[in-house]
Amino acid sequence: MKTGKLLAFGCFAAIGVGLMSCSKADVFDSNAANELKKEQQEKDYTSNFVKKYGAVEGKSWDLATLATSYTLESSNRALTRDGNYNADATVGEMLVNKATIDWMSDNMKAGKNNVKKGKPFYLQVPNNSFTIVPIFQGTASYYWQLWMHVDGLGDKLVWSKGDIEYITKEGATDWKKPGTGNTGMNNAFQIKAPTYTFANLPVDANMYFYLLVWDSFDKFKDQSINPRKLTSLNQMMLALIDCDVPSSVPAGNEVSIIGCEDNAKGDFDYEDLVFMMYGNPAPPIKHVEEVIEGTPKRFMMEDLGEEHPDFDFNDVVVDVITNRVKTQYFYDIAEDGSWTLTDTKTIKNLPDIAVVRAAGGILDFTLTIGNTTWKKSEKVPNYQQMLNTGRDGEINYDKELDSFEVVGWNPTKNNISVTVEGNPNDITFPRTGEAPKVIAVDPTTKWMNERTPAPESWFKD
Ligand SMILES: [Ca+2]
Ligand SMILES: [Ca+2]
Ligand SMILES: [Ca+2]
Repeated sequence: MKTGKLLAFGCFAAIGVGLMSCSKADVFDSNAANELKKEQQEKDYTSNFVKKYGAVEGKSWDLATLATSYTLESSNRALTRDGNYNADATVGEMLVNKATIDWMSDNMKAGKNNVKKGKPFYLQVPNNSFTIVPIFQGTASYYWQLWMHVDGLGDKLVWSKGDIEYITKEGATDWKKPGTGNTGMNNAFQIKAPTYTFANLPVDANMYFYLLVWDSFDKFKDQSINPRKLTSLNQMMLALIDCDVPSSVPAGNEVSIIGCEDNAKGDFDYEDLVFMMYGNPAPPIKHVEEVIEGTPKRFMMEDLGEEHPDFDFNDVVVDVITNRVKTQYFYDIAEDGSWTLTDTKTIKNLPDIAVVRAAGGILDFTLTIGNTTWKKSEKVPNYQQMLNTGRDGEINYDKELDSFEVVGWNPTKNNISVTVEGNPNDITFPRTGEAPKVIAVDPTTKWMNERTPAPESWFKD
């Protein structure tokens, strides 16, 4: 329509200067030329994509698993930046003796279902520094990373599998590394553990831990999409509080031990990885009182009308979350601090929402999700810049450029599209066998830095 109007205006202008060459046929030709240009652009995109990533025939680009996600309702709230916050840890080393290992394995028996020992939890940032000390990794071929979420600050990688050493008997000096594969730390007698000390986090901010889990270290290296996310909000971790203070921990500190389960269909022994947390006081463990479940899909898009796509698939990154349910938990807390769950309340049919995470192009665009539209220039400041793709500082994968409710969303049909200023071709969700300008993944898949092409593993069978 826009093109038609411009052409008509062109005709009057031409009449004005006495050139009578404008006719219906020209308009038709011009439209036809535009169509050809559109078609050519599509063909070029397809051939460039195939050259880089291989054949597209029979391939579908909806790669999301629709795994349930969990968040605290208060999560992601922006912080006022008057504090001098720092999410980086100071890294050190600590020797952990057998007494602590024995305490851990007595209280978190391997192979035993320990689910009754805990409830879903989060923590709060104390008004003092605190330290995380990994003390154990179990035997499994999965590869994992332990992440810490702090409201407003985002997500921080704490510990990756394999980064620990141990010896098996008294007097031995041959430190072993369990590594990133299928070796655990059975018979550990003494552990040389990394320590991660956090200071200057926003006091009283909610925080929680989660694991990202890949099927193997090779899958992780391959940057394979959709690692599983297992959080303390959903009882995939167990917190044991008021533990004995091991001799290696400075006196006066409180110690908690947190065990993690690496498989949602696992044995719930919570000893797949275990870490100690200490501080004076240690970060308080809070029962989850309210959690929001949802089924998210992340859409990553390429080509904002550039002549040569760079396949960084970060030109629009948006999460659309459906099936949202709020669950409230009610507890009775006894004088000794023990607690029993007394009731739960569930609120269903919360509105679907979309969260725009990144915009790695400089052109204005309109995003349509179901019946809802969102225009970049109307909703984000500095819209002519690349946002949250590594050009304006380090990428914050937890950042919301904007979030809004959507209506008419159909997660099966992927009724999402983008119109880019100046580009005749809308970006729509690809049919099977089309070269994709949009792919759907889980939100555990991170988008690329600016101008870094998506890895080939994303587009393998
Ligand atoms: Ca387990
Ligand atoms: Ca791009
Ligand atoms: Ca880009």
